[in-house]
Amino acid sequence: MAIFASPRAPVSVPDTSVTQTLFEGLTGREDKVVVIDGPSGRTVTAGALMSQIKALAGGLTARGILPGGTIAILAPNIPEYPVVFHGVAWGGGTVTTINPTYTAPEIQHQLQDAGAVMLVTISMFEEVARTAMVGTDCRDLVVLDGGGNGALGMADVMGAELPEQAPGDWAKDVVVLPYSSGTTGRPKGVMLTHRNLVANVTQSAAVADITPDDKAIAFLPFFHIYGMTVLMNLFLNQRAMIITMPRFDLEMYLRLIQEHRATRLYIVPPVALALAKHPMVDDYDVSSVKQIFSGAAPMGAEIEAAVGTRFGANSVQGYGMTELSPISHMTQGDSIRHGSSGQAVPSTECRIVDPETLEDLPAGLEGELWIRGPQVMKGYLNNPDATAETMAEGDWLRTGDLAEIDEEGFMYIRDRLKELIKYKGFQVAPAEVEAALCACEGVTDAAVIGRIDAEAGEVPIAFVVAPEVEEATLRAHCEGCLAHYKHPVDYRFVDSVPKSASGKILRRELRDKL
Ligand code: AYL
Repeated sequence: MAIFASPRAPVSVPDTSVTQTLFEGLTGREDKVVVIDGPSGRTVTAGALMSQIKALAGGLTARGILPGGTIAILAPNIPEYPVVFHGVAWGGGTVTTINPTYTAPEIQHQLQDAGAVMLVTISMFEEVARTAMVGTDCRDLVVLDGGGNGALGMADVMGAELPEQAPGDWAKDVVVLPYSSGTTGRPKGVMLTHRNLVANVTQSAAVADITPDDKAIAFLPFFHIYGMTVLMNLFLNQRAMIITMPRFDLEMYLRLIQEHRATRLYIVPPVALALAKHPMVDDYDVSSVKQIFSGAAPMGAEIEAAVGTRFGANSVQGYGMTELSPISHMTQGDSIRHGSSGQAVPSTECRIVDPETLEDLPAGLEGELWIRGPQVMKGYLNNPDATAETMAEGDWLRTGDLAEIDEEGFMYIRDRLKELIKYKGFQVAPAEVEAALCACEGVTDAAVIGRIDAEAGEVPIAFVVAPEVEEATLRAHCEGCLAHYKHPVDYRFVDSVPKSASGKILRRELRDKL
C-alpha cells in the first residue's frame, strides 16, 4: 500500500466536546467582540456568546429536548447561529443544518430523515417551516425573532445557564448532521462526531495560523460544512472575528471588507472570479486583506493567481468534503502552487487508487483519492449500505474525486468520478433532481448531468423522456420541490436515457452529447 502521509507534524486531538474547544479559545477574553452582524453592526462579545450558549442549553434541557434530541436549524448566517449550534452541543444534543433556500418538501425530508424534534428558524422562513413540519415528528417550532401562534420565541427557550458541558463520548457522539450525497444517490445525513469537528479545527488551526486580530466576512453559509468549520468554529476558537452576512452580495461584501478591515477572505471559485474581474472592486479599500482562501470546487491556477495579484494578498486553496469535516488539504504561506489544493493537513494520510484495479498508484499518477484521519465521518445516518460503499477497509474514505499527488505531497484534483454536480460550491445530487423530475406527471425517465459554466462552475442539465410535457411544466414542477440552485438550466427531450445492463445511467454518453 502506497500511503502519502501528511508532510506536516502530527497534532494531538484533545478529548473534549466541540463547544469546550470553542470556550477554551474564548475564556479569559470575555470582552472581545467576536461576532458582528454585518447588515446592522450589532456586536456580540465572547462572554455574551458563551453565556447565551449556556442559557440555551439550560432552557432546552429544562424542556426535556436535551440531552439526546436532534434539533434542526433553518437560518442564514446571523449571530444567533453559533448560539443555537453550540447551545445544542453543550447540552448534549445533535444539530442538523438545513439550507434556508430549501422548499417545504426538501426541509420536510431532512427533518424526517434526521429525526429532528425541534426546528429553529427566523420569521422570514416561518411559513415554509410550518408547512414542512406537517406530518413529521418535529413538534416544536422556534422563531428566533418572533414566536406566538404556537411557535416559541428566543426568550422562551433560554433558561438558567447550564454551567458544565453535558457528558458524552466525544469519539462516538454525533454533534452535527449536515447533508451530502457523497459519491452517489440522494443527500444523506453525514454523522460528524464531536471528535471529528475538534480534530478538523485542530488540524486546520495548525496550518492556518489564525490570530485574534484576524477578521473575516462570513457569507459562506454556516449550514454547509465549509462555513461551519472554518468560520464558525475555527475562527471563533482562535478568538478571531466574524462579520456575518445573510446572503452574498458583492457590493455589501466589499463594503464590509473595507469597513471592518477584513484580513482574510474565505470564498468559493465563482466569488474568486468576481473578485478578480469585477470593476467594482476598484471602488473599495481592500488593503487590509492578506490572504484569500478558496475551496469547495475546482479553481484554475490563473484565477487563483489573478485574485491574489489584484488584492496584493496570498491566494490559496483548500480541498475537502462534508464527510471530512471538511478539510483534508490546504496550502499556506510559502508553499503555494497555484492550481493545487495543497498538502494534507496534519495527521492525515492519502492514497491514490486506480478505480478499476483498486491498486495503489505512486506519485505523479492519477487515480481516486482516498483519505484517512481523525476528521473522517462516522458514517451516513441510517444508511449502512452507502457507508459501506464509501468507507473502504482500514477506515479509508473514498472521495470519488480523481487526483494526483506530486513528490512533495501537493495534491491536484483532476476530475470527478462521482455523480455530484457543484453549482457555485453547492452540491446538486443528480439522483435527487432525477427523482423530482420523474415525479412530474408525464415524465417516464430522466437523467441529470453537470455542464461546465464560466460563472457557476457547473450547472445541471436535464435529459427527460416526456413526449407530452412542455418545458414550462417541468420548470413549474421544480419550483415546488427543489431549491433554485438545483433547477436544471436546460432541458433536452430524448426518446430514452442510455443505461448499462444493470440499469445505471451512462452519464458519460450524455456528457458527450453536450
Ligand atoms: P462538499 N478543488 C476541486 N474540487 C473540490 C475542491 C477543490 N479545492 N474542494 C472541494 N471540491 C469538490 O461535501 C470535490 O469534488 O464539501 C469534493 O469531493 O460540499 C466535493 O467538492 C465536496 O463537496 C476547505 C473548506 C474545501 C471546505 C471545503 C469544501 C467542502 C465542500 C476546503 O478549506
